[in-house]
Amino acid sequence: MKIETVSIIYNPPKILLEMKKVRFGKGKYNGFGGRVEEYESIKESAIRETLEESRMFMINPIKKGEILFSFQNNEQNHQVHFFRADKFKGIPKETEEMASKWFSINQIPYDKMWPDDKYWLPLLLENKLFKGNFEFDLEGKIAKYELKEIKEPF
Ligand code: 6OG
Repeated sequence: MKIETVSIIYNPPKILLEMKKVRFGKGKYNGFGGRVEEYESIKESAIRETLEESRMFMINPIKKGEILFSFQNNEQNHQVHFFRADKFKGIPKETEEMASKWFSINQIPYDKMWPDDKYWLPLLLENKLFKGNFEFDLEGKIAKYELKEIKEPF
């Protein structure tokens, strides 16, 4: 199973999202992230990926959620760990892989994001903790999902 991260940088009232230009999720806005490597912790991976993708350094990102994604087209399952950083250093920089953009939280481009984002992102922005699973059908739509708020920190 692939273990991945997604990090949201939050500078109220705006969040920073990236438009991926390559690979999985191309053409969609998302937080920063990628695959967790063997030599690093999940949080280290979130910081590294965000730095590589945007040149933004997250200061003390907090894990807010965990979701297991499965796909009816036999694509490998992904376990994604979601982080939020309210403190950071840097100025977003466009790279070969992606372009970053600040969005006001009442103008989040959900129509250009993964269909699961409209479920978990509001929870993350309200500082809630969540756990869940989503199954995607052959057309890339959500076949079924379960998402619950949890009380115990990760
Ligand atoms: P690379 O494998 O290209 O990075 N990711 C998802 N993010 C959301 N919001 N929903 C999903 O539902 C996702 N599946 C994967 C994890 C892939 C990036 O995309 C995220 C990684 O940050 C299906 O390096």
